[in-house]
Amino acid sequence: MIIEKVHAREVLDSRGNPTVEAEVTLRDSKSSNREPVTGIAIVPSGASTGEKEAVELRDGDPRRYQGKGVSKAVANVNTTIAASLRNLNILSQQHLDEELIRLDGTSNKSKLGANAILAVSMAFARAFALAERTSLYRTFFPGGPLSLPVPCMNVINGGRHADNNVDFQEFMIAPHNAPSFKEAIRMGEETFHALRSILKTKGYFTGVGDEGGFAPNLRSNEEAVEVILEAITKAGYHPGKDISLCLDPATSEMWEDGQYVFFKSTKEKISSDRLLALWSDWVRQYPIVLLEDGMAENDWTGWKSLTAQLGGNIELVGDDIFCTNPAILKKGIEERVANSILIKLNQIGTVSETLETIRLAYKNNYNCFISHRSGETEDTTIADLVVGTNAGHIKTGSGCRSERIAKFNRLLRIEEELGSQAVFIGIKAFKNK
Ligand code: 2PG
Ligand code: MG
Repeated sequence: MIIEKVHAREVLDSRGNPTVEAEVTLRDSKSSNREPVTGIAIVPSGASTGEKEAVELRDGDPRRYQGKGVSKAVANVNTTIAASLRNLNILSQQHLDEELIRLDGTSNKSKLGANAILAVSMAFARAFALAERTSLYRTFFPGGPLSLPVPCMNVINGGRHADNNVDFQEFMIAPHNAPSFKEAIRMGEETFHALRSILKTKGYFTGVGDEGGFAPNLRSNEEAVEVILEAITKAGYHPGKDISLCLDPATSEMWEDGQYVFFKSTKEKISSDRLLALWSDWVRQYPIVLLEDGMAENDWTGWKSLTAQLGGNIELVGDDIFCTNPAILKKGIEERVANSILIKLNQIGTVSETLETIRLAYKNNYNCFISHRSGETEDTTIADLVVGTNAGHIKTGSGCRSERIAKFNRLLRIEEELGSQAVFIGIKAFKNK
């Protein structure tokens, strides 16, 4: 495959901040009568980012987009990357990504920017699938098992994703007792709408946060769980049997001087041990199947205790602590931290390194939870990624906002395309279930 052209531009994400879109055009090296193909991809952007994430290059020029412009990253694609890749014969995704990593030359992609590099890496993946005349989801682990995911829908937003008084960032519903993805989405949406009417009746605000979940001021963090359970029942489902709960409290955001601070509600500070006791209570009391970032990225001791205590019951996902980085995941595996890893392409910065992390997780019996970022776009790569890696569950927002729904709609199309071969494993997607 010969790279004919690489081009990037500055476009916008769901928060109205600039991000990088790239196009990669490929020409068949063997047959000159085949038309060139072009893949397009856009990178997302996080708000509650892990410290060890690959570097997202922002201009820092206060005269444009309050410093958040990405014109330098775009220029890096249009000059250095485009010039070096043009006319290269690229044999595979890995080959392309190795070239990008070599061009950057840093360990955290800070020279060219992970946003510049990932946009090209993802656009290449799309162009490659087009050239191979196959669907993107079939290109990640060719010939491997495929499945449709349980959509873990973030119906109440708090933490850094909403201007309310809820400390924990994400309260998700997982509609798993369904025969198909299509039916799971219906169950999730019905619950989402039931939740809206419950909040309205209680006199709560029904505007939504960054990921499309409701963002009311509540009496406590517990109340978020309680209104969701009420909504599941109101929608005609049984909590725990049909729909369970997943949480991402994003506790790295609460971590301050060795303690956890309830920074939006009571301002109370608690120790790692007390936070662990809280999670144990919640898991006993509520139908929780997955807890992401139950401890902070710099609290490895807390993470080890959490894993020792709850790792045999529920799925414990490491997001900030691992940053989709195979080297850090390896350390986590050795130290018995978590039993699952959150997968975000832009934390590591190329498609092949993301796949390497997923392979390492599977080899060590860890689950992979595929994820969007809080700043998203119409790009649907993660929908293909979750199917193609057989990861079984995805989080890509709530029941509204088109940058979230775009992924669900792509999954509905994939399920239809797979027809009788479509597999939905439901609750088995979760560790220990
Ligand atoms: C998270 C993500 C996505 P952000 O913490 O898991 O939900 O948030 O993209 O802001 O890091
Ligand atoms: Mg997270």
